[in-house]
Order: sequence, then structure tokens, then C-alpha cells
Amino acid sequence: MRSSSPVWKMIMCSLLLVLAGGCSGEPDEAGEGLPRRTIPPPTDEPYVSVAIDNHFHDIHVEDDISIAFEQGFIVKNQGSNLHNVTIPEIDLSKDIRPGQQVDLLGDRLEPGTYSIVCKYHASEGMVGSITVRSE
Ligand SMILES: [Cu+2]
Repeated sequence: MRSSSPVWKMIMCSLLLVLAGGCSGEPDEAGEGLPRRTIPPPTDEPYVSVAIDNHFHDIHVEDDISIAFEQGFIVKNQGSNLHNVTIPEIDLSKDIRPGQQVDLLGDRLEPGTYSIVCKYHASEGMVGSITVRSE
């Protein structure tokens, strides 16, 4: 994507609005003394994986996703099929109906690496992995 596209500017403007509490609508190529930086992942909000038909987003094994212990972890079913979160390491298996979510905030995962499997669609590759850091 070209950095000068209107969509990209709109996205960046929205981010600036959230981060800086204001946005002029003008591109700010020179900056105003604020260091440009990559937005860090929020550590005080749960990490969310979206389940669609039939795939988990944002917990791909190859991406080696890790979250802070305090964050918690939510899987939202935004597809139209019934999905499931099975975490063999903690003997957890919960179905998630369309529009529902599984919230592991109150059932916090101890530090370690976990497999996330949809028992209905594992054969279609609906699997993932997440590591909970100890710090
Ligand atoms: Cu599924």
C-alpha cells in the first residue's frame, strides 16, 4: 500500500486522534517534535483472536504470538459456523456460537505456550498457538 493513499491517511489520522487527542486532517510529514514510533501493543487489554469460517486470526503458529500474563486472551466467533476453543494443555474445550466469545481473563493462562484448536475444523487448519510471557 502506498503511504500517500487516502485510506492510509484516514487510518493514520484516526490513530493520531486516539493517541494525541487531536488531528488537523493535514498530513504532518515534518512532525512537531514528537518522536514517531510504532504503536506498542496494548498490554492492559486482552489479546483478541477472531474466529471466522474456518480459521483463527492472529494466533498463527508461524507468527509466534506472545502476550503478557496480565493481558488475558479472548477468542471471538465472527463467523457463521459453530466454532470451538480447545486448549489441550489445560484440558479446556469450549464451543463458541456465532457472535459469542470465549474470555480467558477470568481463567488466566499461566506462562507457557498453548495450542489453540477448533475441534470441529482442526482438519481444515483451524489451529493456532499463543505464548503467555511470565513478566
Ligand atoms: Cu471452527
